[in-house]
Amino acid sequence: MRDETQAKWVMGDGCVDRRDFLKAAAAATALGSIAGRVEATAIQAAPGLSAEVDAFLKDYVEKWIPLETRAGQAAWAASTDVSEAHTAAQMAANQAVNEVVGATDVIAKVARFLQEKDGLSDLQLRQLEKVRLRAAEAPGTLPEVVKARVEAEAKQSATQDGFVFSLKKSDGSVENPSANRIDQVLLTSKDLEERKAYWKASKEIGAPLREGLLKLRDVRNKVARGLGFSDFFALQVADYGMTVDAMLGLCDQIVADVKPLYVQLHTWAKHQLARRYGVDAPAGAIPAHWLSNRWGQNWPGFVEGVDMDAPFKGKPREFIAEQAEKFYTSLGFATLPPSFWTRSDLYPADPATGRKKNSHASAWHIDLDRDVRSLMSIEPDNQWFDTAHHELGHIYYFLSYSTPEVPHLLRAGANRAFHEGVGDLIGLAAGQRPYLKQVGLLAPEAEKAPANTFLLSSALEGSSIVFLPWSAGVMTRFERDFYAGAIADDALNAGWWARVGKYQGIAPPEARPETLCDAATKTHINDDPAQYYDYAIGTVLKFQLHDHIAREILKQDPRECNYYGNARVGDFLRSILRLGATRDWNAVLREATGEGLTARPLVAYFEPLMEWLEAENKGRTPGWPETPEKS
Ligand code: X8Z
Ligand code: ZN
Repeated sequence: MRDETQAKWVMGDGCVDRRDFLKAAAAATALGSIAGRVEATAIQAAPGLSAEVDAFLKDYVEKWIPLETRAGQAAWAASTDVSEAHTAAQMAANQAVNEVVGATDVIAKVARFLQEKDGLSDLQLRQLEKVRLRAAEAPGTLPEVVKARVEAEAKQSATQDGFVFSLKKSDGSVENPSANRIDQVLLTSKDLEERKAYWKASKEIGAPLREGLLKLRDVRNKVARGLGFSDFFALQVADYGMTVDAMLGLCDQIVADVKPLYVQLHTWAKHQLARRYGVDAPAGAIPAHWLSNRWGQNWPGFVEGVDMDAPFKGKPREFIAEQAEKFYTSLGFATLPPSFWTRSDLYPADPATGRKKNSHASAWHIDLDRDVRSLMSIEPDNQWFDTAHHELGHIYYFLSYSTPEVPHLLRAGANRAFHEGVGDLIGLAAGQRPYLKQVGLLAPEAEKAPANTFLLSSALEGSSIVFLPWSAGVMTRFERDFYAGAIADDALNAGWWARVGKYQGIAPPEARPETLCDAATKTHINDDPAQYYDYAIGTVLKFQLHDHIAREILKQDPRECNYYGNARVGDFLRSILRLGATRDWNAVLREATGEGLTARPLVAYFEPLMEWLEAENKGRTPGWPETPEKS
C-alpha cells in the first residue's frame, strides 16, 4: 500500500528497539538537544501518569491530524499531477508534519512515558508506540537529515512518476509506451525480440533513479539510526514488534514452504514458454523477458486457450471498480462515500493532456476519517479486476476503523500485512469460478477447464505461489542487505540479479550495466521502502483467512466457493477490520482463525497441482543452479 499517512503506522510491541530508543533519547538529552527530561524521570509510575498521557495524546493528535491531512492532500496532488509546484508543496507539507511528530519534546516525553509505563493501559501504550515509531521516521534531533530525507523522497517520486518510457522500433520510429502498454506486450507477444525490446525499455527508468536511491538509503539510515535503530530496514520491521532476524526467519520459512511447488511451476512454465516462442528451453533459469510481468513477480496469461480478459472487453471503464464495490456491499459493507468517486483518480491519464501520474495502484486515507481515495490506471481486464478488489480492501479497512472507538493513532491495520491481505482475499474470492459464473464474468473456456487448469492459473497469477520467492525472497533480502550496507554502490545490479537468480530462478536476457538500477524500477523500492514482506505475509494471511471462511463459515470447498452475498462472511471480516491496530496482531489472528500465522492452508490449497505438475514435468530437469549471493 502506498499510503503516505498510514503505511508506517502499524503496531507491534517493539520491545527490542524501545531500549535503544531510551538510550538514544538519553544520549540526545546529554548532548543538550532534548530539554533534560529523560534523566530527570522517575522510574516508578507517577500518580496521574495516565491522565498526563491522555492529555499528551490528545494534544498530539489535535496538532498532527490537520498537518497530516494537508500532507496527504499535497502528496496526492504530487502523485496524480506531477509538477515542480506540486513537488515543492509536498516537501513543505511533509516538513511541517515532521516538525510536529518528530519534535524533541515529543521524543523526550514518549521516552519517559514508556519508561514509567506501569499503570498505563494497553491502548495508551499502543498509541505511544505509534508516536515513538513516527518520531523515529523524522527525529527533530536531526533536523537537517530529516529535511534532506523529505527532499530526496519527493524528488525521487517526481522522477519516477514523471518518467516517460521510450522505445526505438525496428522501423526507426520512437514509441513512448505507457506502463499498461508494456505490460500488455509482455502478456501477449510471442516475438522474443519484441519482448526483449519492451522489457529493456521498462528498465531504463532505473538510470535516473539510481543516484537518488543511494542518497535515500543514506538519509533513511541516518534518520533511523538517530533514535537507535540499526538501520532503516530495522525501523520498518519494528512496526510488527519483531526483530530483523525474526522477520528474515519468517520470510525464509515462507520461501521454503512453497519451494517444492515453485520449482515444479518454474520447470513447467519454462517448457511451456519455450514451446510458445518456438525455441529450446534453456537449462536452469528462465530469461526475464520471457515472462509476462516486468519483474517476474507473477506469471499471468499462461494457461492457453483461456482468455480471462475476454469477459471484460467492451465493458465501460467504470465497470471494474463498480463491480468490486458490489462485492463488498454484498457482504454487508456500506457503499463507498460519494467523495471516493469524485476524488479518486482511477483511469490512465489522457496522453493528450500531458498530465503525468504515478502508474502504480494505491489507496489513500487522507484525513484518517472519511476522505478515502484510490489511484489506479484501470483498463477493462482481469488483472485490473483483481487490483481493484485489492485497493478497495484498503479503502474498506480505512473506513471500518475510522470510528470513535478507534483512536486516530491506531487507525491502521492489525499490522501492515493485514492491510495487504484483506483486499487480496476479496480478489481471491472474486476470482473463484462460482462467483464469476454468477455475475457473467467467467470465460466460457474457463468454465469447461479442468479444476487443475484453474488452480494452475491461481498459482501463477496475482499474489500466490509464484509471488512468494519474489516478495519474501528477492525484495526482502535485497532491501535488507541494501540498508545494512551489504551491497556495494557500484554493484547494485549485480546484487539485484544475484538475488533474483537465487530465489526466482530468473536471469536477465543480457548483462545488466551498473549505470542502470533494475531494483529501482520497482516502485516500492523508491516510495514504499523496506516493507515488501508485507505482501508476502499478506499472501499467507489471505489463504489462512480464506480457508477459515470457506470451511468454517461457508462450508464450501476453498477452491470452488462463493462469498458473494454472504453477510456472515462480512461480519467475520468486519470483526477484524473494525479493530484497526487496537489489538496485538497475533492475538487477532488466533482469535479469528484459531491459529497463528501459518502457510499450511496456502500449501494445502495447491496440493492437487503438485501431482499434476510432477507428471507434466516427468523427464525434465527441475530447478536452476543456486549460485551463492554476491553483491
Ligand atoms: O503494490 C501493490 C498494490 C498496491 S498496495 C497494487 N501490490 C504489490 C505490487 O504490485 O508489487 C499488490 C501485490 C504486490
Ligand atoms: Zn495494497
